[in-house]
Amino acid sequence: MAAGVNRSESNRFEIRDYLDAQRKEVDAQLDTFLPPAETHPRIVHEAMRYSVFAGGKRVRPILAVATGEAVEGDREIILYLACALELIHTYSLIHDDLPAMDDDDYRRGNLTCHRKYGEGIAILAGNGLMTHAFRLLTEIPENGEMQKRKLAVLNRLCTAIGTEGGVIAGQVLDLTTQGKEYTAQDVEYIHQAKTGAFIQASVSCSAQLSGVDSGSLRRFETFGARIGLAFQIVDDVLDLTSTTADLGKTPGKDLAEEKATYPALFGISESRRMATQLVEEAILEIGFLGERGEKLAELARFISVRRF
Ligand code: GRG
Repeated sequence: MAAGVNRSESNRFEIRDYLDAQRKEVDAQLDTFLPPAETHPRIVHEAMRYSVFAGGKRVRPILAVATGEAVEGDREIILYLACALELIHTYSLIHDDLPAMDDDDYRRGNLTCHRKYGEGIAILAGNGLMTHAFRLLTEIPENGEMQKRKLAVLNRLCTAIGTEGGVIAGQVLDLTTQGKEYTAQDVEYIHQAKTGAFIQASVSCSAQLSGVDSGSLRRFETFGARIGLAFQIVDDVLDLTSTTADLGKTPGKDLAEEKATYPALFGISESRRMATQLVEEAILEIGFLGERGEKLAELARFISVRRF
């Protein structure tokens, strides 16, 4: 066990129960934050809600909540961020599934947004979710330092999903390296950008909104970067080893489409080992939190052992 993260058998923290409870709270909050389905024009609001509530582990919002808990942040405020993260994530999934990108028929165990509502509405539902997410962030109640923190978080989040090392950069390379030669550095960059940067920001934006000092923020950034990369490595492994029922989407597509992945370069067991090592390094980074970091550490472990 990592330094500073103590557990006794009697009060052993159950990650499954924690994930379930947080997911329910995040979902209830998403329901109140999203426009009702019948809001005019109905079809786009229906499509936004269809994709958001199709399922999903809610890893990014739960990481934000757990980070907030670890530093005694304001839960009401963190829930704004948590919901904004899930809306942005769902938007990225809708666009990722489009025929022009990964061309998938199933996501979260249901038809993809464009297969259900058509491409035009799916694009607009994705745009709508992202726009709503940023609106939500601007609506975080302000007191004292919060206005400054909000601006810093907006900037951090835009960087994480942008074209310079963020999600869009990763997705561009994910598309353009398909079927081409690539190196270990290429695949690390793609994974860090496409998936890692946003997971990293889910942790660090929560810490920033909670007003942590710059030294702690750096540690959260490192923790987030490690688990973010591990998350995508495990995602690659699951694409090869899991079933449609567990994944909620079609497995085996990375191989068929000659995508740049860790298992393609290093094999499945070495990729798993690398993900586990990254998670252990991440947990060491938050050792300074002591027992308050226990939930975050368990979430990190969940990322390396997850089966879905
Ligand atoms: C600017 C955010 C943004 C997007 C535009 C389309 C696009 C550019 C990027 C796609 C990025 C993408 C879909 C990366 C894959 C990330 C990933 C591992 C998704 C699966 O996440 P899970 O397992 O899914 O958390 P659930 O369904 O559980 O939420």
